[in-house]
Amino acid sequence: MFIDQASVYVKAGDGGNGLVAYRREKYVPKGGPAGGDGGDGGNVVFKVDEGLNTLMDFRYNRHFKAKRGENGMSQNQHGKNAEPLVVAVPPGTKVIDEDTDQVIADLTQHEQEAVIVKGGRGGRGNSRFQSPRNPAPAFAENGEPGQERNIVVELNLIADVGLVGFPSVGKSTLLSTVTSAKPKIADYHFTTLVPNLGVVDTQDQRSFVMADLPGLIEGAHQGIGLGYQFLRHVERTRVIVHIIDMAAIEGRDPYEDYLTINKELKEYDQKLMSRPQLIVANKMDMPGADDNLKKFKNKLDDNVDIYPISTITKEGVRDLLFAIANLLDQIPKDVVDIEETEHKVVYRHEKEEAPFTISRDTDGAFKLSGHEIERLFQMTDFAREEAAQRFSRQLRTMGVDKALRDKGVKDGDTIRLMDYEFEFIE
Ligand SMILES: Nc1nc2c(ncn2[C@@H]2O[C@H](COP(=O)(O)OP(=O)(O)OP(=O)(O)O)[C@@H](O)[C@H]2O)c(=O)[nH]1
Ligand SMILES: [Mg+2]
Repeated sequence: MFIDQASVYVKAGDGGNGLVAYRREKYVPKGGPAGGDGGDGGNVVFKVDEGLNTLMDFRYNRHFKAKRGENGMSQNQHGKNAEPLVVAVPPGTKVIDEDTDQVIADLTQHEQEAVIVKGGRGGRGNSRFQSPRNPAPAFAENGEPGQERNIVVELNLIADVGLVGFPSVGKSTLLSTVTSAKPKIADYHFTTLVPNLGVVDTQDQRSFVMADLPGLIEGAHQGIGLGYQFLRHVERTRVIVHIIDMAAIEGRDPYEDYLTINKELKEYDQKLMSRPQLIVANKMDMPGADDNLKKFKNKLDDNVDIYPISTITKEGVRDLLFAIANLLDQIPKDVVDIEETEHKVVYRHEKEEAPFTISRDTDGAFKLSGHEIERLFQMTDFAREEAAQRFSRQLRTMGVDKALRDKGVKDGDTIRLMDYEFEFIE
């Protein structure tokens, strides 16, 4: 089963909670604070494994959650940070934020890593809040919640060579004769339903990856047939090998085939036109193929090399492989990727958000929202009076009280924040 797209939910680990504790020493009746900090929550990390070529692991598992950090301990001991959750992905994996459509990461190189969501920071223990004014604080911070997001994971196979052409022209047969891949071969259309990859080793010790793609037909770029959803796998191939049934077994004109497929590639993405292309005239063992090839050459005015072969008799195959390897030698390995992402994991700068916003609910309650204020709220342990007091001081410092007054809040009005409600008190 080949999977090249999946919607996935990822959640990084929450930070561990800070602890409220005090030193217990002999003869010291009231020791100072000794509650340790919580450990950081684990990140969710995607890491490239060259050995993979499908997003298979996402088929049944669409939730990835990293562990939370350990809570702080007594004697100022720091809770352990959680290990990152590392998910192996094939090279060519792109990660897109489902809500914003932003590309979070584009992973192409073996062992390349990207943090998809960051773990929360551990909450600080009560020791950290000690001050001359408050020598024995009776509160600690909760851990920061880990980031979570819905993402789309997309695979763009990374192959050096992509085989394109009409159905039944012999793409899979070629792959099966030059690599150890065992694609299904048959004389009906759309035998190949998903891309197959194989590694070609030429007789002079060169090697490249070849992708056999489902057949294209007219209108493929508009979604007709199967080809469209796989055309993006051509985007990253360095060389396009265009296979044509020169024996015209199905009665089509080989030259028309050539034009039609190129038109589909162009409609899909103009950039594909500048990708080096070789023409393979296949099925040359069949009667009529020689004549057709002559006619084809007469009509062709593009400056493209033609390689006549038969995948059945293997004639011409060896020379074809040399030609492909020679062409690949002239094209730098990363030329295709550089256009897109310069090989790097891209972390777009996250939008600067206001620390809080105020809106009115239908029942007249004032609603506070925003990343920063919600984070503060979640890191506050309201079971402790001092923590709650600290929270209201923080709101005042942020300007929340003033902003609420500007909006007309009065004593006793309801304020909402996440799932909680409280009363505004002058
Ligand atoms: N005579 C002859 N037949 C060939 C040659 N290459 C392939 N065929 C036959 O053509 C038919 C189609 O071959 P496939 O390799 O499945 O074609 P494909 O291009 O992969 O087709 P789709 O997967 O449907 O797009 C099969 O019956 C092959 O045996 C060749 O060089 N000569
Ligand atoms: Mg096939």
